[in-house]
Amino acid sequence: MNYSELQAKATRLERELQETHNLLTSTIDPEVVTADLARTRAYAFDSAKMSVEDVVAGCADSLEKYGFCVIDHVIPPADVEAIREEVMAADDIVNRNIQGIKDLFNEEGANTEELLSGKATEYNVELRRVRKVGHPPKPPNNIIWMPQYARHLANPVITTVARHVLDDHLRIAHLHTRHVKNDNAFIEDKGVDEFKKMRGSEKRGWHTDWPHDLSAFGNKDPNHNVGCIRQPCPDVTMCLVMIWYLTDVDENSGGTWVVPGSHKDKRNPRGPKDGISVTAPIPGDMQVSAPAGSVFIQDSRCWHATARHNPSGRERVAVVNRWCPWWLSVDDFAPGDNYNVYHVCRPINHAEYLALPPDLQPLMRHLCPDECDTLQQPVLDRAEAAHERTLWGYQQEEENPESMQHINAHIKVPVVPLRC
Ligand SMILES: O=C(O)CCC(=O)C(=O)O
Ligand SMILES: [Fe+2]
Repeated sequence: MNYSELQAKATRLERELQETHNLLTSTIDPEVVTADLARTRAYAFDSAKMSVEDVVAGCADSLEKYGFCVIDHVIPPADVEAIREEVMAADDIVNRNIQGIKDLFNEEGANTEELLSGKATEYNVELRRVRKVGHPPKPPNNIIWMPQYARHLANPVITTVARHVLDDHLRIAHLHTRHVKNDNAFIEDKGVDEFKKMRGSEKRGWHTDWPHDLSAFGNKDPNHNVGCIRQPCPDVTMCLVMIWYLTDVDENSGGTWVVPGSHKDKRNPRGPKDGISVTAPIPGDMQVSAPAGSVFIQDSRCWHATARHNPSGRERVAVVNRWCPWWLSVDDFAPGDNYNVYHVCRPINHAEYLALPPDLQPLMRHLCPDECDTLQQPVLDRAEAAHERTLWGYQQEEENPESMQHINAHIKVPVVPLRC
């Protein structure tokens, strides 16, 4: 076949492939696929029973196909209760501290040096210096009040999955709790009218997460907006959201809502032109189920929502963190969020950094202004290999100048010619 015959054939096959894909998609009922997925838990992998390699391969496949996965039993069952209690106690401290910071800022203003050199302590409030010079201090990272949980956060299965999907140098950018009150406790707290308005198994709160959160925490306020990738988002996983369940979850006890496959969809629940209501069910949506101690991991592009019903009689308790590769810009924006309610890169001081478990330190080093945040070893190793290869090229030039004419002859870069 000559060139133009080959080109015509390629065009025909491309069209046929697209038509077949369309046909295939139209015959698949997302509700049937999802019902099956929810029933079989094909997205879940048990770290207590499987090898690290099998968990990583399964998770990578599930993240690619569905946009999420679950690793069961990351925290051993025997440790879960103590960690759950620790996390609940930490919540009280964090909330009291935030209230104290609000009072302090209202009464005294936000002079960074004054606050850090005694005023915060006078008010019994914890604030920490941030890495960026001139930016106001923030509340400390919640991890300082969760030492038992911190021992599990850099679990090797979790970090291997994250490195495999993101890149070799990881940073934990956000860390906060997200609980789902049980229905009776909600009524007791907020009353029946609010319950009817806000809660129900038919209600959702669809969104995607930073850096794909279109309203970017701060909407149009430059002091609070943390930035968002513009639509249509490139097909790259930029952030893994991890939800550490500390209670059993399912459709009756606060399992996270997801739309499987939505991470590849160019639309977004908050997309101004995408025709989606954030509060209504979407065909094919489902709730994740997992035993306490498991970690739900999702691509930040996956459409998801916190459950707005929980008839189980007990609160859903969970810690959320967002992990990103070294190349994602964190914490450069939203300098005006003094209370830092969104937990964006909440800092730690040097003593707190040094008290972290050694395997967690590299993932949180960027949060400690006293530490030099250099790139992690695997990234340096890659650069070293690239440098060696570069030197080899110059060495060839010097030692075999006559070979230079043909040394790259086997490198053919495919280029799509202009179609006339
Ligand atoms: O609570 C959940 O299950 C989901 C949490 C969530 O969407 C978030 O924290 O961004
Ligand atoms: Fe979210």
